Amino acid sequence: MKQPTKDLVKSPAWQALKEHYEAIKDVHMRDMFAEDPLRFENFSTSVNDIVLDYSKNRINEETMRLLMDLARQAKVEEWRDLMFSGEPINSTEHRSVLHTALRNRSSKPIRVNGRNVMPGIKAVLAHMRDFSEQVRSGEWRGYNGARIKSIINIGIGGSDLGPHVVCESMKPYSQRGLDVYFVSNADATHLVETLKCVEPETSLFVIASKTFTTQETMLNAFSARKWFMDLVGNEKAIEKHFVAVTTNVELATRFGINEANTFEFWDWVGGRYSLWSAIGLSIALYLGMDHFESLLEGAYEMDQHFLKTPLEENIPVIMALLGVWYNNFFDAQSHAIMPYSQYLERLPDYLQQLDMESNGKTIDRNGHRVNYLTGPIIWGQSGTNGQHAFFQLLHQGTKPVPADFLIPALSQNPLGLHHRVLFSNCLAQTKALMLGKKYAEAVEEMRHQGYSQDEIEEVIQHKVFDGNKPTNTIIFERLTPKTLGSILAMYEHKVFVQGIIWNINSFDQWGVEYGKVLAGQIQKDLSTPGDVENHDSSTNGLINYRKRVYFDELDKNKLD
Ligand code: G6Q
Repeated sequence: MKQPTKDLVKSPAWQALKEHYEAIKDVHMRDMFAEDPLRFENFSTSVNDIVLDYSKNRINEETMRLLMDLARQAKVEEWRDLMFSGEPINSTEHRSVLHTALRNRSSKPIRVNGRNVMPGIKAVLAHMRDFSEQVRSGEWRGYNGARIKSIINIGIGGSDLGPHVVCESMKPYSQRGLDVYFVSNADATHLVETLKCVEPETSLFVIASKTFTTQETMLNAFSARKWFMDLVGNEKAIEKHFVAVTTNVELATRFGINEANTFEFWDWVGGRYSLWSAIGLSIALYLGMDHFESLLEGAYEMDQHFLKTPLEENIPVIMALLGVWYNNFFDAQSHAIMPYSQYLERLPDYLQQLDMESNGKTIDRNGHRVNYLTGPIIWGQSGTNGQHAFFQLLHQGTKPVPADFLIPALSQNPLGLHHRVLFSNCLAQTKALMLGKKYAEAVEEMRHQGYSQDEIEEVIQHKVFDGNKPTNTIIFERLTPKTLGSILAMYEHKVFVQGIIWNINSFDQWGVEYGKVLAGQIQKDLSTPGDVENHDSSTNGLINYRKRVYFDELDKNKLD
């Protein structure tokens, strides 16, 4: 399905928003709050225990109505239904986009090319349950009869970030005594430092790669295998300590992994959307399959909310439209993610890939270069740490940075005053960003503190805050596997809706593929003697410098 309008910026819904922007751009949120005592009630919505308060945004009812018109003009609901029903909406790779099928808890069949994919999904889930229970119960033993104590996930990008954020966030649900490590970087340091913490006889390596060809993952997998063989010296032992998660069973078998210990998934699962598939095996091992299924349940509930709730109350739709509002009408270049939860420390990293790899595109679905901004730069850090680092720029910098603040109402670690302090800081920041501080207020404050008129005049301009900085607050009862599943799915759908509005394919990643190919070529050039001349002068210069200075070492360590 092509977009109904050829030129998005000239479309009626876009033009109406542009006009509306001119009318609202100088209105301050503090006045909006003063005029409407029910602003929180009017601009907040919920699903289960997750509440989205979007009242601290530069919007009024008219803004939301016009944004909804934009969503309808882009046919968001129709595209959503196409995705859920297995249509090949990933047009450049001719693939369905069915991460939602992986968490389909209903008995509804979902078809790809006429074939119901649900039996295959259920079979893999059963396999994951069986295997993870064996490992966790101690029934699965290493080659010398020792119990598994360390899970090492070797993968990168989508085969790392999803399981990693979930394992970190769900620590309170883990079984202590079974540790999980994530190795992704081609830098040997990542693997070497991890291997210093584990013993071969109690380690289980999960080689997670959709393609089983990704350079970094294969490099780490082969180096881990060599480490294991050097210490154990028994080829047969490998099958007890290495399992694979991949769509490429043949290559996994060639690596030496028993087919029975290979967990399958499918090409209609995008890498960055794959934590719900067997790529979640490390999650199941670390947290147990029941918790993994709760995560799926939470995501399914968000899917149902996204599918069935009118756009006006639909959390991912609202978040997506607010993002478009700032990205395209206020020219905001970035969007910040501030989880006020130490467990969610890795959420910004995960969302960076989800959003930037999905919507960092310049060519639209019709093959034309866009003439509007697409995906924002996603960044952030957990609160309260960020407050002591980059929040200064949010409060008084020159760049608009809309932000999401996420916070649980109840802590997993209710220790003394900690959670109250955390919670009050979160609210204080969104309040300060919204309100700002007027000149007169700053003067009054300084007078109250006993400063003289001269002292006040000297610094007063620095103590004024414009405010009017937009934030969403996402509050949920407690960070459980189910809630986390819902939050991650919420962001997936937000990114989807934005991709539809910007008329881009959120499900390919040609930039990633390009980098993979070039790295392969340069690696070859590094391992042959003599200068190279086949690149640009910068790349030639750097390759030749590296070879002249260190060729012996490179040669010695080169891959077979
Ligand atoms: C995700 C991307 C990318 C991918 C990695 C790992 O959507 O495609 O991050 O997940 O490059 O790929 P493999 O799983 O094939 O090793």
